[in-house]
Amino acid sequence: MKTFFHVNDIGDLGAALEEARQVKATPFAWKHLGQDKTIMLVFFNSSLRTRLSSQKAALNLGMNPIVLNIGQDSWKLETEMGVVMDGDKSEHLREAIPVMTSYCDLIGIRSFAGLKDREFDYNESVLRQFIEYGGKPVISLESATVHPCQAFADLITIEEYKEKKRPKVVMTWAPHPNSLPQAVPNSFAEWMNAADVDFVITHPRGYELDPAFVGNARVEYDQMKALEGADFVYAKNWSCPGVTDPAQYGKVLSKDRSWTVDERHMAVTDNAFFMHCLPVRRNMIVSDAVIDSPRSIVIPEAANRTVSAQVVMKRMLESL
Ligand code: AN0
Ligand code: CP
Repeated sequence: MKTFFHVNDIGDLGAALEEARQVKATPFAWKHLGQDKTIMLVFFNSSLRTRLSSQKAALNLGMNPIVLNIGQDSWKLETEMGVVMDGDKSEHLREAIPVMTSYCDLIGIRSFAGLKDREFDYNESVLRQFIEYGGKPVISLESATVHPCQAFADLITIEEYKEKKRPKVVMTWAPHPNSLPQAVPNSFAEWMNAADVDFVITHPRGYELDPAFVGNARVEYDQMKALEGADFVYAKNWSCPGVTDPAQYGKVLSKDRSWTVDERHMAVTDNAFFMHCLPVRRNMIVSDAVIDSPRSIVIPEAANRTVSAQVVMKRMLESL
């Protein structure tokens, strides 16, 4: 595997889930694979889970992780081509990428959407430069449009907790004070469409996700109706994807707290499990009562981030 951005990169999902099960059962069984290998984990944005689970996954495989926080530990980097660099950016990605990849075997990148220029974000302009100028396998640790390590961990979690062969999974938008990327809902939709689940997306009008990610998923604008009979409720905020009105891209269109997932919402489900990728804002996205309930699986979901990252790194090491 040379890149990990989309569900197709992992191939057959049944095989990937079986591999995840094995990795979780015996995490140190492939320690030889990473011997004398280095992974560079480059963060343009904050992270708790991704930075820790990626390092743990690398260590489980016997690999050396190096973490770099751009702009804090390093120079600030320019990401756009053709600009006169007379601002606060001291170095361009064009030089920084081949330098970084000369020190490692695999590279993981966290680079959120800027949420200003839809075309720049949806072209994955930063990630593309890492592929073009880096020459090493690249993992998206949440880039402009996707968060595949999260979606894979979410699928592993659903597989572990499901009580029906084909569960109903509902992804619901929920309010947040800030403008957040669409990477998490995009990837979750992409992975759920590929999995054997009954998948429904619900959000206020104007929050339509990019059709490339929505695929054949059912979209239901009535949140309560969407949640009826759900087995898993996956909450997430995202900003306006700018599909119906490009001028609204990245904007917060609603802070309607009637969309905050609370006991009233969970009551219409089939005793659903509650999921969220974290970090989560309590009583904005989800009420205390729901996230603290026995049906909340946000912590095992986060724990599975090590498993998803380890399967991806293992596959990459095997194909070096
Ligand atoms: C980020 C997002 O919504 O993309 C990271 C989630 C994993 N969340 C925040 O910035 C709060
Ligand atoms: N879910 C997730 O990616 O969390 P972090 O932003 O803390 O890495």
